[in-house]
Amino acid sequence: METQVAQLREHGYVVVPRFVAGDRLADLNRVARAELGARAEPLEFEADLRYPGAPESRSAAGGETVRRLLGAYDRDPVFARSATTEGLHDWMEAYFGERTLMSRAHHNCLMTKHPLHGSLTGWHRDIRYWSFAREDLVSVWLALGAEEIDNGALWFVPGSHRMEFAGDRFDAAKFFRSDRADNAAILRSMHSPRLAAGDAVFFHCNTLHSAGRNQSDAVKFSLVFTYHAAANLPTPGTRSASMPEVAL
Ligand SMILES: O=C(O)CCC(=O)C(=O)O
Repeated sequence: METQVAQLREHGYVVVPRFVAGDRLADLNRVARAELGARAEPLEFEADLRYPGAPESRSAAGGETVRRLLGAYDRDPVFARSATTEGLHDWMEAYFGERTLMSRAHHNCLMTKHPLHGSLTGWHRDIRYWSFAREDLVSVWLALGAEEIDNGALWFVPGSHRMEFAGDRFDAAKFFRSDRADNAAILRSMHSPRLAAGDAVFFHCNTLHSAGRNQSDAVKFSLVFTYHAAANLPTPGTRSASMPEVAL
């Protein structure tokens, strides 16, 4: 665990192999498929974000393609348990050095990437989703099936969580502008770790990452939760402070 924590600090992400296995992984896959089949709200649709490859609107072909099943923690005890395991508790305390909370305000979702109508996600830092006293949050992305370049796996820029960028390196939606030569030079070191079913990638909220489209013939399922130190408070009045957090 210490080596993984050191890798996260150094590179901004680390793969934790076999984070979940056996019956627990089978249960997660069963619940994930049932949740997608039931299409219970709250849902986020590809058409809502309109990233490259997404349908133009909810009424266009594929317009009802789900991107995120939100509120994963409260959807099913199987999801809740996987967000708050003893292993995660110990890991996060080793990283943060204190009591850890899980934010319900972003991620906290089952992400699906569909072969048809699933979009690609441009380079960004997840801190754009939150407002906290310190930019120090860690997300855990659990692959319920294999994730590789061809089915839309994540790409990361090693060490980018520690880089400082002026605001104009990002566009209005806070995507890192790959049309700029200085940004393109940074992106040259990008890497896409292959994940087997049950592997997780832990990554810092300032790590630049992106993901491609799913060119396989199967939906990709990933469960994503985000953690922060209890003393690192969400800014009052923001979305980050709008939902009760979960103690690990
Ligand atoms: O699977 C993807 O398209 C990437 C998702 C992502 O990076 C995010 O939601 O922050």
